[in-house]
Amino acid sequence: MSSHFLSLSRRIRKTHFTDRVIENGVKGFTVYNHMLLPTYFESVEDDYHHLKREVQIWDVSCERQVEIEGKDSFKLLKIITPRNLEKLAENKCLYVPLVNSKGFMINDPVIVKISNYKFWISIADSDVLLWIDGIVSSLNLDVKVTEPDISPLAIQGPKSELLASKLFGSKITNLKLFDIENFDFDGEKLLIAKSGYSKQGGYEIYVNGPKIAIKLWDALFEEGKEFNVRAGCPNLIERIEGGLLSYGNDMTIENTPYECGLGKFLQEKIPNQCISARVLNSDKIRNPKKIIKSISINYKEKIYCESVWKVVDEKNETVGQVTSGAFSPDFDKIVALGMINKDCANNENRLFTLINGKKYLTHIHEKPFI
Ligand code: THG
Repeated sequence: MSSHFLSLSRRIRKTHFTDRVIENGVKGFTVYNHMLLPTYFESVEDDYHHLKREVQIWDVSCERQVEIEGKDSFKLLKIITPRNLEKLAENKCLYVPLVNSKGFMINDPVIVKISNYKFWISIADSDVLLWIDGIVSSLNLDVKVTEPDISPLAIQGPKSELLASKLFGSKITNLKLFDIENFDFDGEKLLIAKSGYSKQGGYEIYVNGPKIAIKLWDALFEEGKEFNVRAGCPNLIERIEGGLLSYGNDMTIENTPYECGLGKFLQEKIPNQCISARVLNSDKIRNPKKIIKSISINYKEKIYCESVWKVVDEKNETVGQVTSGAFSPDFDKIVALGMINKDCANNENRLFTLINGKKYLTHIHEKPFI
């Protein structure tokens, strides 16, 4: 992974955990929602093996919460997302696409229901608060929009249940995917969800404030010693294998949710109150010409896709692009995500990816690599 030093300033926000992350040997950062996000510790590959076997603590404070509170909060949610929100019960989170009036992706957050009149929108990397604030003021909705001091800290990996139940009690193992509940820690209440940006299982703790942040970090490392706990972060290889999309990389504001393969999350007929309804209900947009797929490339050396790689057919015609890719030690080839023309996405054609001027045989997969 190539790296250059980031010049820090107020625009690039540190988190309540950044000092601890540095003490634990972070070797790279990226910027996400104007905030530091670690990218690797030992190496991307070493972190990957460790994540798949043990347990890691991730500073994902950059998953900022856009808090909406007020009488019209739920009404607002139904305006900004075409997903059915029935499943968003109390003590539940939900993964939803946010789509603008032209039918394009604004973000793909997790929504947390705090109460009937208060929700957190746990955002990916785009300025959702500004967009929502515009909608609220133009529609004159009774909603207050803020970014509270909440810093998600993730426990991820197959031993996350062991560590979490040691610290928060065995009741935490009853949580199902996307359940969220309060747990006691050090005389305070902590909101903890069964969720996270990996397929290895785990939890996300919504940490409120700097004091509890450090106490919690230290307790997790103390109690986690016997489980070989390490500081980690979303792992490029593991999240590609799991098919977890990255906004800004695999999709942008130029893509529709159908192109992103998120059509399965949308309602059969999107109700008119949703600002994207008119466009998203049209047949044209429901049958996109291209779609995001899991991809493998016969390439056997360590490499990361740092911009985009072109995908071509036998006639050298461009049929798509790889937007995330990395050599996977477990699959012994490059695992990737990319947008491919639908008529080529069935793998009947021989496809190639262009990497540093050379062509490598490429396969399209129906499912992620897990
Ligand atoms: N957790 C929280 N906030 C987040 C993320 C997170 N905000 C930013 C970013 N990650 C948002 N993106 C995603 C992408 C995928 C998932 C969650 C957040 C995810 N997807 C599952 C999947 O695709 O298999 C499940 C989707 C479903 O079945 O509903 O978990 O990680 N707090």
